[in-house]
Amino acid sequence: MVKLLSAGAMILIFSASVMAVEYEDHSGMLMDHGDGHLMDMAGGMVMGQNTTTLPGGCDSISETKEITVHAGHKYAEKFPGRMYAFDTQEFNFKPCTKLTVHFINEDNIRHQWMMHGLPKYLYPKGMFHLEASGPAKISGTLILPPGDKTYLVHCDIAQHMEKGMKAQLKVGKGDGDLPSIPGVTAYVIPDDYKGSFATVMAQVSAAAEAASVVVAATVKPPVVAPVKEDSLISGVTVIGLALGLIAAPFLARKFKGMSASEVVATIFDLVRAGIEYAVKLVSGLIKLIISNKNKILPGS
Ligand SMILES: [Cu+2]
Repeated sequence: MVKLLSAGAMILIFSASVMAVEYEDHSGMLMDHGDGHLMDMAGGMVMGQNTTTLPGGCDSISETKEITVHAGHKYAEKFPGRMYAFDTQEFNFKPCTKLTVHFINEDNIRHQWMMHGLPKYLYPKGMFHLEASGPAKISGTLILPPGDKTYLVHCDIAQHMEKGMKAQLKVGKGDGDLPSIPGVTAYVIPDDYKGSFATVMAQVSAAAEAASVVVAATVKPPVVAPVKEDSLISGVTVIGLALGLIAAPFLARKFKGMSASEVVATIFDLVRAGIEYAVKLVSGLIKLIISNKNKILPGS
């Protein structure tokens, strides 16, 4: 009975720890690096923090506002085809508002609340930016500029905005709407659900066939082309060119984003690997010949 009870208690304790999502509160953990840039060791970041300096054109702070924004996968569920979202897609404030944003990331990945288009003399790169890795709460304050303007707010992690984590913040009346704000404005590239599975698969296989024809066409000519021995372009050159042509797309992908020295290093690495392979092949061949000789010798 005691065993049963203790087992029950253990299950309760473990299930509770699995069920409860712990939110790390970054207030008080952040280190001030100056220029409104705050960071901590747990992946929390605030950029463009400004609690005191009035933007040009503001005589005083018009209002002091505080908002809480949640971010996560579950907020995208109501937007078909989207993956991530904020719980609010549109914000509206008076010019010269002192705004504190409490940003709560509810996913086990990194999200940001990043505002663009702010005056660069006051906000580095024109940005105000809150960021948290994993479930966490992080807060920051800025003073909004004067005038009617619509600001982009998004998560800048690759593809998170395209997948729905996008909003707009209107100061005053704003100056129009931004595209592809989930539930607010039309998508620039609307999702296409017209094709059935069969038609889509037919298109895919047709595209694959076309691609294989292209590949065959690029490989064929050097093999078929008659080559004169005495011409400047020798057979070896043609084979080299053909190999280069075939390898070019692969190499281009490999070298993308590399510096010149990295490209040279990679080429040397490839050549070295090639020589190693050739040496192995030749030594294998020699071994084979020797072993054959050994077999023949005793008999002869
Ligand atoms: Cu994100």
